[in-house]
Amino acid sequence: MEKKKNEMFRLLLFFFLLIGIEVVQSSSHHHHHHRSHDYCCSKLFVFGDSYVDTGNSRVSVSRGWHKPYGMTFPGKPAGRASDGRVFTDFVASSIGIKSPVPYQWINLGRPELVKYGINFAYGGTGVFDTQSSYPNMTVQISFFQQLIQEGVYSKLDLNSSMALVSAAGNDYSAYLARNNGTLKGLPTLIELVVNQLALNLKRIYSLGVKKVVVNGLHPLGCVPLITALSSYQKCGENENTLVRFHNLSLKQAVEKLNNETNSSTFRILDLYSAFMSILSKKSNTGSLKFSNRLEPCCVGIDSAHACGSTNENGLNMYRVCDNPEAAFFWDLVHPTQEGWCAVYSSLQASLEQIY
Ligand SMILES: *[C@@H]1O[C@H](CO)[C@@H](O)[C@H](O)[C@H]1NC(C)=O
Ligand SMILES: *[C@@H]1O[C@H](CO)[C@@H](O)[C@H](O)[C@H]1NC(C)=O
Ligand SMILES: *[C@@H]1O[C@H](CO)[C@@H](O)[C@H](O)[C@H]1NC(C)=O
Ligand SMILES: *[C@@H]1O[C@H](CO)[C@@H](O)[C@H](O)[C@H]1NC(C)=O
Ligand SMILES: *[C@@H]1O[C@H](CO)[C@@H](O)[C@H](O)[C@H]1NC(C)=O
Ligand SMILES: CC(=O)N[C@H]1CO[C@H](CO)[C@@H](O)[C@@H]1O
Repeated sequence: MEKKKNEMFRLLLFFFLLIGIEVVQSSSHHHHHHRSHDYCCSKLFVFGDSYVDTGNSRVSVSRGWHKPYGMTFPGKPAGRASDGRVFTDFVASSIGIKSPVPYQWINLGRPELVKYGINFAYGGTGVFDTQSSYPNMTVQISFFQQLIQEGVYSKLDLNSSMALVSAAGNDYSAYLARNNGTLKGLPTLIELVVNQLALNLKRIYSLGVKKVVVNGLHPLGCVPLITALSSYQKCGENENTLVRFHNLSLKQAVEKLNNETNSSTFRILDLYSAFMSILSKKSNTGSLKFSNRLEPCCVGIDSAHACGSTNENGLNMYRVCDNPEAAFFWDLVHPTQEGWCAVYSSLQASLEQIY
């Protein structure tokens, strides 16, 4: 019991780790397989947390402002909770557009900045309020709605747009933090989170976006924060049970939305299966590529420090692996660029069905 409790305490640390990083305008246009899409998608609108944030969060005290974040791309800390590109960048690239500009950086005097859509996601946030002071998903969608009301995007623009929505678990870690790791109310919370998420998806659709894609929850029990308990040998079952409930509930909610709108507007991307196909020992696609599957590339020198932290003399209190390309996880909760690339590849077929 004590052990389980400790495990859940680690989970609550997610919140502190789903960080925001200083931004640098990046032209992350690296894949170049431009295709002409008559209908989908000329713009990408992104909502959620650090799994998709490309530079909105700007907390100066955040480790993410510091090296070694961004070391692979763009070569310095740049608003992403990774060594390089995150999921958003790969999705944008696959539809043949530039990664949409972070909301913090829009300038309505320069329409070319918002041509590919906008990224409204803030690291650390949830569908409900977390301990993060950044806008929750409801508020992120309100920012979007306001820009539509101001005429920044036309109905036609929205008609050929896609939304990408990520709720990667901050609501759960915030709950655990508030309740000292007590699991009791979690089943109820999962229902509430999924219901609110479904309302958010519907709202994005009602604003005119015709393709609304939501990430399923990835295996929370397999992130290094949790696997550290077993010296990076095995995934935590409690967390993955939570994920199963969330995903099941989300699947039902999304089916209902499609049913209600007589459409196939709403799609789930199965990040759980994508992560697992890479992390699973049996998979040769995964294990050959990554020598480190459950162990992060960048870690604090001890449990009081995390990737990116320094001491009062400015000395680095973390270690970075020699080859981030060989690691799936970058820090205790976020994949490396190479990790996201593998996740994207595994989801590419389901993404292309959407386009
Ligand atoms: C989101 O944040 C706003 C502003 O702080 C708050 O009024 C609202 O209740 C929050 N929404 C949810 C769903 O938690
Ligand atoms: C939006 O796209 C659909 C499908 O291509 C088309 O039938 C519809 O007329 C378009 N609506 C507008 C307002 O452009
Ligand atoms: C959590 O623990 C703190 C300190 O032990 C206590 O003050 C607080 O009431 C507890 N909160 C809950 C929700 O149990
Ligand atoms: C979808 O709608 C049909 C009726 O239009 C209903 O019979 C069915 O149960 C609905 N399915 C879901 C998942 O809501
Ligand atoms: C969906 O289709 C059914 C039957 O074709 C129709 O009665 C219903 O009004 C449609 N609902 C929406 C939201 O378009
Ligand atoms: C749609 C989705 O993401 N489903 C996943 C939810 O999580 C379970 C594991 O508990 C996976 O098996 C599903 O594929």
